[in-house]
Amino acid sequence: QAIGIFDSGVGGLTVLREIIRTLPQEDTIYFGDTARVPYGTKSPETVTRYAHEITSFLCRRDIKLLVVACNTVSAVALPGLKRQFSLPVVGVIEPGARRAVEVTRSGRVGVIGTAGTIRSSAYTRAIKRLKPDACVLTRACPLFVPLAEEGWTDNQVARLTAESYLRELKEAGIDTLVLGCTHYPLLKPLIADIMGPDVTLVDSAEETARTVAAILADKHLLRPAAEEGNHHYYVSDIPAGFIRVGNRFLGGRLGDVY
Ligand code: DGN
Repeated sequence: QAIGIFDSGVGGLTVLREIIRTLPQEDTIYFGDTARVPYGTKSPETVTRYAHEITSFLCRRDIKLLVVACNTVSAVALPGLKRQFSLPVVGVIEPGARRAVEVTRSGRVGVIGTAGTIRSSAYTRAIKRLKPDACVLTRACPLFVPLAEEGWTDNQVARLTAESYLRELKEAGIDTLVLGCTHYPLLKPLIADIMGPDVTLVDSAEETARTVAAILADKHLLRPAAEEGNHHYYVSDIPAGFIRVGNRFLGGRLGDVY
């Protein structure tokens, strides 16, 4: 049985990359909803409907655990998916929030994500559930998504955009910043440079991979470490764009895309 993972498009490959790095022996099936991306600007009702359709599709492919790699879906649809489907379902928000609470010293935590993720307040709620006295400051950074897909992660346009989005968070004196969107790990060096050495960046993708490993170990569902996993990809639009951008997001070569 494989690990199922889905995202609104190509971004979830940053989460898949961390899962493969942490659990190289596992088979994975990735679904990118490239025909309907972006989700970040859509209503919770629409995003929830898409999430249920994709989860049904992946469950027909016999998966043992589902990773909701998209922050926007995790923010609005996770409780419904957990109720409706009987397999373990892991989102990216809880792991990112948990890590932020672990690393913050001052309790002043920043969160950046799509408009949908920020509007949902899902990160704020998850952080405050773990640390009620935390002060959570949020900022939607929608232009980071096209910048990352275009490969513009360290030119003048990216820098000016990031400086403008991050100025308030920097001035507010946060000591921890959660990268609450699948695309933001590609902009990590730039964001780290702008925020400076006193701010710790939390990558939700890395934390999610650790959570997946812990759940599979707990349920005795891990494959033997000696084996090497196979990786399959499904997209809802034609694969060309996904393959072109995807290799960069995955940090390696994509396998078969259907
Ligand atoms: N995958 C989305 C997220 O993590 O929120 C970003 C892409 C999008 O749908 N806008």
